[in-house]
Amino acid sequence: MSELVTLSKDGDIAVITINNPPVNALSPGVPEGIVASVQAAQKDGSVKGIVLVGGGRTFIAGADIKEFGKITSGQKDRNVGLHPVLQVMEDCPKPIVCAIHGTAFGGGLETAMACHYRVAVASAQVGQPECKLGIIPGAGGTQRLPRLAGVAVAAEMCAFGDPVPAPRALQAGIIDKIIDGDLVAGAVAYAREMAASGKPSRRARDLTGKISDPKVNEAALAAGRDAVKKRSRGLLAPRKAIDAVEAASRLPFDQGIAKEAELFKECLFSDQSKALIHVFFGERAVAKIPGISKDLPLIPIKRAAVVGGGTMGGGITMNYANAGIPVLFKEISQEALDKGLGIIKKNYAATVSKGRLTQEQMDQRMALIEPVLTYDKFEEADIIVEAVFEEMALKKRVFTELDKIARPDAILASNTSTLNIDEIASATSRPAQVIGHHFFSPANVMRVIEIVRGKQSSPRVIATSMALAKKLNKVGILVGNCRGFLGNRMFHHYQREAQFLLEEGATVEQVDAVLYDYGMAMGPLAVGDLAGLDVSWRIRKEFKHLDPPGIRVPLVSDQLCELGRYGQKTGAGWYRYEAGNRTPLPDPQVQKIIEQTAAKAGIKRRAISTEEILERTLYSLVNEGANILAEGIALRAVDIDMLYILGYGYPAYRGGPMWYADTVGLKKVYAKVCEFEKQHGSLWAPSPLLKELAESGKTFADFDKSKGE
Ligand code: T1G
Repeated sequence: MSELVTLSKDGDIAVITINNPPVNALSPGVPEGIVASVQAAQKDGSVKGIVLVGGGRTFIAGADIKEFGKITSGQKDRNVGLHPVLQVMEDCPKPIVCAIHGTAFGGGLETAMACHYRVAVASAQVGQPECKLGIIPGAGGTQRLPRLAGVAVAAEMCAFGDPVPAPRALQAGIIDKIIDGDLVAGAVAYAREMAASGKPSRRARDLTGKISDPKVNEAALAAGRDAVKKRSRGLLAPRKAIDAVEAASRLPFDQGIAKEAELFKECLFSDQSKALIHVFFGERAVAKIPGISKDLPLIPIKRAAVVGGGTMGGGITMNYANAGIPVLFKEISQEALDKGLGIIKKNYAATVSKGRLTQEQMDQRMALIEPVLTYDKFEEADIIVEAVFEEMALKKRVFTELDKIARPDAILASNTSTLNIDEIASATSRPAQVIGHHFFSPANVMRVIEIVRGKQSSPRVIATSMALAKKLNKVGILVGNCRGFLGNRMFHHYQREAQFLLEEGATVEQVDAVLYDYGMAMGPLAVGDLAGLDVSWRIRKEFKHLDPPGIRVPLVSDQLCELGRYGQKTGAGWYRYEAGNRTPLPDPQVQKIIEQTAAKAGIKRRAISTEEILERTLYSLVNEGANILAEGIALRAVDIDMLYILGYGYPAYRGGPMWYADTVGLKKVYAKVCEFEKQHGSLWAPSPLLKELAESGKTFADFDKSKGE
């Protein structure tokens, strides 16, 4: 046995323990160690039964995702994978009991299902999250799961990949017993009981009861395909997962395995899978901040305070309550406070009504929120988040007040979405404690926070902010201080191109449909209506003096605002909306305004192709992203990708704007940007970094590697 897998004995029961921290992935050496241990236990006459358990904090969390890149890049041939290992286990004449704690995910659950029995602690979870990596279970999961739990459960688990808590797994037939107390002792006792029963070991592959009714199977598969259509737009793997589960319901086991292998390979070599694996590691990579040691002592965040009880302040407050952190919630009047608290209560009640929160949990979280009208208790706060109106003078006033009452080591964070964090910090005597925590709306839902470092933000405040994001179940992305920081600075270019395309001949619906079909959650104009056209209108007016003279600016959105057409909130913006309905409806009045504006500006309208809409909008993100990288506003290209996927509805299966550009080829992107510069002027001045990478045949991924990330 290798040190990755050890074999010990508890009386007449062999215990095989996997030790491959941090998550016991099935890295090279682990499957081999399991086989060697099972064979040794099988040969040992004194052994009556076997337990397989994970050392450390979890059972096997899956195949080693790092190995896939080696297979798809041809460095490693895709051998038959785990099947020989699972075959040895399943054919072992002595009962093998899998003992599950933590997460038995992917290959972990597949290994568990090749054992004859499965026991788990109540807090354990099982799952087949492969579809989140753009693949499907590749080691029999789509064939054994239907036999243990039926087609409906298997289709849901393999197509959507959500974790299943142990009690539900017990109900479904995936596990056999919940162990209270010591897991290994419980599993050993269960193995002994199974051995003493004298019954032949039960192999999941032999079970037929739950897949024997074709009508039930057909209905479950049809429901699964419907759900995939609704929830997995544009994704390949969920559809293929259901095809594999269907094979389990129609074919003998070995033929089903062969079908699964064929579908697995198709997904593994897809662009979507490469992009989604990039996103999996990207979400973890962005937490690594060069120059800031992960052992830096953090500021303990035990109590928080939020200033400003509007939509953002309320959502931010909920994030702290959701993380179990008591939080003061301040407004300037009882009426505003009641209104803000009402929004929070309504949000929680909606989650309870959807069954995603119990009433008791809602009450517990509400009890952590203390509404206040003064700063009286603010000296207890370890962090104070300002979420007042987006206006510099007001923010500076608030920070001056906070500077007087907050504890010296308290973090003072602003939720500003575009304003200069250094200028805000200058309103205090402690700029080292000031930082931006830019939440995305709705703050209690969106999983990303732009952590905006000021010139003087201390490493400890930065490190604490990054760790706090994870505590709030968010992804913190560290960005530099500039107009619009990372996300909105790029988004300004994307929105600008979308609106120029309208003036040049495209319709509102056409631009939005092209980006929606590309995979964006919403088209750029529908997004404007959702966020409120007045928000960007106010920012444009605040920064107008900074616009270089003579530069082309969009001509229509200001007119819509002057007409009071702010978007959904006023029932009309780029689209019109029926009362109480958020469905965007084309509005001929807007089309007329666009045509009149173009005529007045001497813009000759023309038919605009889908390709041009995609290139003008998506490459404007890439070009500005490259500028942001070169200026160090973003640490890595993957940080930009993660922010766009988590904060702007960019499709994860495209990998993010920079990853997508790599898949197109930077030479091609750069050539297009140069063409657009010729046609549309200096707004399209190619980023020097894009030029450099394109001309040297490099990618943004190479850029990240060169930064040692
Ligand atoms: N392979 C390689 N590395 C992994 C890994 C994996 N499966 N899972 C986690 N890591 C790394 C992760 O990158 C991080 O590294 C560290 O472990 C801690 O992870 C054959 C083909 C288990 C719920 O998709 O969901 O099996 O940043 O920060 O928050 O059919 O990790 O420290 O350098 O996420 O406690 C299917 C993926 C694979 C599970 C733990 N399995 N992992 O969360 O820790 S495909 C998955 C997770 C497969 C089979 C198919 C989570 C977790 P670093 P972490 P965590």
